[in-house]
Amino acid sequence: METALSNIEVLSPGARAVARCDIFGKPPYSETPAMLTRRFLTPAHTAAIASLQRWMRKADMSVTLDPLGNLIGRYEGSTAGAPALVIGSHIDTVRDAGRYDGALGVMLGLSCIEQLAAAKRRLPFAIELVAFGDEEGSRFPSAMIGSRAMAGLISDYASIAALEDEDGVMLADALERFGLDPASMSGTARAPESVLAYLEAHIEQGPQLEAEDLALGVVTGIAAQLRFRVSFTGTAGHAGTTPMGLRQDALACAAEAILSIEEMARQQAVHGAVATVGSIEAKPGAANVIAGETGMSLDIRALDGTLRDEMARRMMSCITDIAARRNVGVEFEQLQDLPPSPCDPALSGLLEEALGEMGLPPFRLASGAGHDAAALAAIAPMAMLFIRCAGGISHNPAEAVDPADADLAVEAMLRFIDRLEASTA
Ligand code: HGY
Ligand code: MN
Ligand code: MN
Repeated sequence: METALSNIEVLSPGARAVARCDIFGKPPYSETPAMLTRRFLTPAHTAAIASLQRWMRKADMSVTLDPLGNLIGRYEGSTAGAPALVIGSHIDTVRDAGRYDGALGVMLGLSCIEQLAAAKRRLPFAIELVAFGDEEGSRFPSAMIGSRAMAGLISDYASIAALEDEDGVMLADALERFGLDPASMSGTARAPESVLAYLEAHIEQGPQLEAEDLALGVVTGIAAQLRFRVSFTGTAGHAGTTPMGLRQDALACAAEAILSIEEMARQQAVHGAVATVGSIEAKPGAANVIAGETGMSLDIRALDGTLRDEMARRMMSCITDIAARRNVGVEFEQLQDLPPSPCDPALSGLLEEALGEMGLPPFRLASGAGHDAAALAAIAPMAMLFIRCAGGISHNPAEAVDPADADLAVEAMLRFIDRLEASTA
């Protein structure tokens, strides 16, 4: 695979980042050839780390793998040990993913540091490139484990270690197979004073930049998220002999709940609120058996934390009423609670100035998608740069990025670094 990479050195920095994402779209960087899936602590994650650390070392970075599998490349500043501008994003993916969600931010950061190394330029701060191993939560039922741990936001590592994937593999065992020691997970936390600022470049995963015919946008903040697992318990029964009025159908109950959730979110859409049931499973799952149990995900987001909480309260109350009326039990398990994360105004201002120098308008937009930046905001000022993606499509193999837009992103990031240097003088 490495030989296929050799010719990308001649590409422009942005095109090189896109090409690396394309190469990461197939085995060994994907778990299957049929579709791109690269989950946390899988062999595909190992392969991605192996190539990334080769590229990092070639760009004069020292490389470490932290206790939770985050890969960190450090480009030293003019004085060794200085606090770092951290540029990061995630290299895990959802199932049947696009090639650019997460990976593009890592590859754009790599291109920036390659440019600095080629010019033998050192800054008064270090630059660290971080490839977070778990942002999507696509293997274990918790997301952003790497960045939340780095930001010191995880206190109960025992429950993290005990998380199980769909095959019953515990996270602790997966870490050991990956060559890491579960007992040292808490060592992932960074001293806040070691991080000067955090910058994440990411595809927009929405339609606004394309609608404005803009390549880049400056993120104002990241939406608040709540994620639940909702379990319904009815009674399995014979599909042919159980009268409709005597059923405790856990799947029909979930179906009514899902449509109610959708309607309640539609009513709040004007405030930028959304709610999604993305996965559901019914047991025993047979055509001639009334479902006795169903489990489904519930993802609730809003730019305003209070609205998010009110939406969650109302949805849970409505779902409880539906279940009671159908004589079906219901349980809610909260899996994730991410508060709204505003971007740092001063850092975002530097990004806007960088765009201004390039003759680009400082288009601002909020992020409905979650990002590792939301976690790092707990220990450092953070800013995000959005890159246009075709049709706003994401979490879908049709995800696409124009290399020319990626070139503009590298230029904006390098100009941001110039302005950060000037601001620290
Ligand atoms: O769910 C999200 O917003 C992100 O893609 N993990
Ligand atoms: Mn994603
Ligand atoms: Mn992402």
